[in-house]
Amino acid sequence: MKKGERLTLHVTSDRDDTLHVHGYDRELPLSAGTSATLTLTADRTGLFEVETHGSGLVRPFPPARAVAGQLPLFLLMIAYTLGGIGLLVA
Ligand SMILES: [Cu+2]
Repeated sequence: MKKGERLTLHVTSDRDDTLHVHGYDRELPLSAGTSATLTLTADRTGLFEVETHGSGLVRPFPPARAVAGQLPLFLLMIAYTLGGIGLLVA
């Protein structure tokens, strides 16, 4: 997604839990079986982990697509890192 865009997460958990968006340090309490929504503005660049603190696991992609689905973000992260290093040495 592009910097400045709004991101909305709709999350339903099968147990009481807490969703945590790292990097933005936003938490969303989850009640079992009830949909919860978290909205934020993507004003930071990078790759940020989203996890539940009870189970420690959120799969943004089905297991079969876990690697291929994250590849574009991984490449973007590498590009940002190299760009940052490039700015430092330029
Ligand atoms: Cu966390």
